[in-house]
Amino acid sequence: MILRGLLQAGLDLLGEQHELRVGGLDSTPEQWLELVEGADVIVVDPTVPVGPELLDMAGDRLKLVANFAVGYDNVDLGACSERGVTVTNTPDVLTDATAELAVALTLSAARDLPAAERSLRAGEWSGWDPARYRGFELSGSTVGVVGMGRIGRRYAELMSGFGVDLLYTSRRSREEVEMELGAHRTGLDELLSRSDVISLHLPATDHTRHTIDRRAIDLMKPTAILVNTGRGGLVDSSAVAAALSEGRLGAAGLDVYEGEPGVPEELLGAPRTTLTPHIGSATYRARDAMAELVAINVIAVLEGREPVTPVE
Ligand code: 8YV
Repeated sequence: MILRGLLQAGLDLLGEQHELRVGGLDSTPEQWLELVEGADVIVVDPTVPVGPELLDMAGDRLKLVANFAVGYDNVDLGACSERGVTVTNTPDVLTDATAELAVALTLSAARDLPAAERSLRAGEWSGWDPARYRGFELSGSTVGVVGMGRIGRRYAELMSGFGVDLLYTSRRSREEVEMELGAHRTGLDELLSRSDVISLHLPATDHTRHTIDRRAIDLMKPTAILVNTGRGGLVDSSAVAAALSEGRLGAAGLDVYEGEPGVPEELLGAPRTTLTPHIGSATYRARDAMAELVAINVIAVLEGREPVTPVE
């Protein structure tokens, strides 16, 4: 069962031999409950919460929940494992795409591209003005990477090309990153207070919820740039919006929000903010590869083999 949608690249691999029920992007939670009945596999994306109710509606045949995303905070892993249901995700294939978007948001926030573009389109550009449209260059700045997983690491690699100093947080020290990129591991508070750019690359868990809150912002430089391509819950958006409005935070580049697809009203009105609609993995290559990986995992489990990318 595909509760919302899967790209053609994945459907092509699944082929004709499986009965597919596809809910469509507009399907509702009530429809999902109907759709999953008797399913062997459920394909979901992060907008579909997978908990006991949905799993029980699927019933005893259910073997796999295949998440069309690397982040799996929408899936209740405990409830799946209690029922003997495997969970898979789509790591690696979206690492470049997501890290590149984080770089794009960093640059956009540093130069406030949205405001410059809005101003040009509004016909307000009246000629060259040395004092206007000024931002910050990245060269020589300190970039703090919060979470040194695959995407954090790729972001660090890309950012090192701008001639920045890199700090990072991670549960364990990452020698190869330190050797190759000259990055230094610090605690979160030190990273927040020393960095000019702070980019979040953490999974969303109870522990990481509102990593960036009022307390964290108070530690940050008033010129700091905050970038979030992880999950909306990592950031207290009211605190971020207030800090931007009051000049206690330099700029923000955000791709993810609490309560998506809603975007917190206060962020929409905040200055020096680049906002994108959760497009981290939205490249042709990454999204096709994600869909293919979903299908490869589904086929493996249906054929009694181990999936390629289980969530463990
Ligand atoms: C997805 C994502 O595109 O993989 C993730 O965790 O957030 C994105 O890559 C999005 O969640 C829809 O599947």
